Amino acid sequence: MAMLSFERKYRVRGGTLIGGDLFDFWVGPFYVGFFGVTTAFFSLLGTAMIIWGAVQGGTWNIWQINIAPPDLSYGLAMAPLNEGGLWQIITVCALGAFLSWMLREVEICNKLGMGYHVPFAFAFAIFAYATLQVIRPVLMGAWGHAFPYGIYSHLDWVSNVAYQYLHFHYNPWHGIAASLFFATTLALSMHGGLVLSSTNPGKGEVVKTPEHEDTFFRDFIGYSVGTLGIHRLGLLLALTSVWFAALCIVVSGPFWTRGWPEWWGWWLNLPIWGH
Ligand code: 07D
Repeated sequence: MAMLSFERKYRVRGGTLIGGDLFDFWVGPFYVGFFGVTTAFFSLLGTAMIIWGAVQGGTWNIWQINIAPPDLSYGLAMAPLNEGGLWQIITVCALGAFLSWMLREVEICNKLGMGYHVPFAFAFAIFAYATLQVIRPVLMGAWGHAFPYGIYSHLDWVSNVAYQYLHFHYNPWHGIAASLFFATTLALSMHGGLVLSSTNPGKGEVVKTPEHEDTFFRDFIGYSVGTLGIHRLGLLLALTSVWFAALCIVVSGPFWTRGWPEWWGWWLNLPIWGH
């Protein structure tokens, strides 16, 4: 199973966050760990609840299966299982599974002596999910403000929530987030293209080095961020995009209740227009 020269050194005891040696072993290529067990627990329970919710829902059409949060009238209280209670359990399971997965990543980083960049990045995705499903609903006083679990239903939620604020493209943080998401894909595609072009040259040509990659970008845009730098830039773009996405939705409702086009009134109201 070992594929890397350092696996003998890596597959050792220790680096766990909880429980010492308990669960500190591998099953085939997979590290188990305490948080592997909790991930499995929450995922299986959550999936079982989703299937049970689907059974109650009266359709097996994959597009239409829907498990909705409680009605707004329940506020932040617990709801009966078939009136949003299942959604509440599924949400707890989802958060339990995501956080467990992140902590398992931390333990693997410890064993490898690596930095925590991967779990740190995943924390931003979890934060965005928690913003939609917990932070914003709590700030607005009802679980009913969270999105439902269903393919079409969650898309309808996005559309409906957006039109409550007239036009979501005018939400400035949504625009910043979208621009950063696009910038992330641009950077990643150009980086991927550059690496493949230098490691996969034409027939009969030798593989090129990072010197060539730097030179390409110096010729092209006058600057190369470098081989380590491009990965730092990529991570920064990805994390800031998710950060602004979380911001754009948490301000919609708790801090801004009118149409987003109206927000731009501050520009028209600047005292420099002479009227
Ligand atoms: C939330 C995922 C975390 C993942 C985790 C792990 C599973 C599944 C299963 C629980 C953040 C994996 C998960 C295994 C779990 C169970 C059962 C990542 C997350 C933890 N928009 N918009 C965004 C664009 C419009 C609207 C974000 C573009 C319209 C609303 C992003 C356009 C209207 C919301 C974005 C566009 C509108 C958003 C999403 C273009 C509709 C949000 C990415 C080109 C009419 C959401 C935090 C994200 C948001 C969001 C992009 C258009 C409405 C920036 C490019 C004008 C209401 N939009 N949008 O955040 O901010 O990923 O979420 O038009 O709530 Mg938008």
